[in-house]
Amino acid sequence: MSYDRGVKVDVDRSGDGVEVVLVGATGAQALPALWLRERSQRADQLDHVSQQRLVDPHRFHPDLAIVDASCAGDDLWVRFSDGHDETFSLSVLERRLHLSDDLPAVVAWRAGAGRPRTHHWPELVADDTALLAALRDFLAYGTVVIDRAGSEPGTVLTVGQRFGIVRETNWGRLFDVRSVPKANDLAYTPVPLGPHTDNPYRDPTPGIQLLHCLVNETTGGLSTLVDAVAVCEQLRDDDPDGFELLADVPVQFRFIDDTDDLRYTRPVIERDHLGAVAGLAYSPRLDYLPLMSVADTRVYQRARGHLAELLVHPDFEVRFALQPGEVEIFDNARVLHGRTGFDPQEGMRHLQGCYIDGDAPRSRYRMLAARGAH
Ligand SMILES: O=C(O)CCC(=O)C(=O)O
Repeated sequence: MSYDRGVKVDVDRSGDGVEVVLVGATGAQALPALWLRERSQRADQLDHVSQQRLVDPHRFHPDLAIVDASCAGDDLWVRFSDGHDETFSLSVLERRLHLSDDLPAVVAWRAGAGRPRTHHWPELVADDTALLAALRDFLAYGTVVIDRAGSEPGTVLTVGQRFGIVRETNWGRLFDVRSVPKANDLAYTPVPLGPHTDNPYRDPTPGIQLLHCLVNETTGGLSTLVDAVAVCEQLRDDDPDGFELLADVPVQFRFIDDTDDLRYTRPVIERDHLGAVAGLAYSPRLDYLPLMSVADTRVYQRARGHLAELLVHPDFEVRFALQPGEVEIFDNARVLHGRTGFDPQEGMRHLQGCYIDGDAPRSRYRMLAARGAH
């Protein structure tokens, strides 16, 4: 019996029991009875409103077996050894085979791509189709710029709420990025800031950062962005052993001032469940070498030195002047940000920033895409 995407389902009675077998391009795979049983769609097993289970599959017997099965069209009928029987839809089951996140594919980029794609705030406010387009670019490239947002203080929160849910931290709901005396963070001075992850010492680390330019009267203070996915792919090619150490060995990031002592311990390179690079926890202002053998320390140092070079290399790092009325939005793990230094004597430079969690824009994208807002 064949169904969606050409996978074939056979009922195999040749062994001791009955097996339901998937036959795909890459070979045959028996569907374990437990796998199938917990995917029951029957109304006494699954609440159809919440899509949450009414039974506890962790308590099914480990030896649960299929005692009988048959296939017809899109239907797979199965009787299990615990007495449960059910007709499954093969096309519904097929969708459960892949752990798809239903998001746009990640597109790694280099400096040649230029400034992030730009979307217009008045359109995003009024129109879900425009928001969907901005979310699609954000999820593919890890960054977008929103222009025509005006220079009203606090706007960054309104933009943040359109994309997700604003996260309050010890910096407040929003923070002012401008040069002040006795700053407790280098961001609040005029010095250049190399590419970094914001708040890698926080658990969870902010998923997404927004920076809204209210005024920049200086010739410096250019914004910098770099795609950690592209950089880490290069690092893996150049130095596979170093890459593995950076991805495996945890380091501790720490922030301490008069009121807070925040710490988070994890590797510098973050991988997703498929082993692909998801991002970096990177801030040379804050981390310390983990204790390893002398040999591994050398390999680690060579790799983080090379990573540092790549992150500021003109092939990878894009630089641009964020204009008043523009908001840069970036995935705080995937796209590292920084700025060039500036001279406060030339005039004022004032940005406002906030954080939003990473999951809400992904959810918003899926909902809008499913609604066909495009
Ligand atoms: O001043 C800027 O453009 C960036 C500031 C910054 O890196 C930060 O607030 O995290």
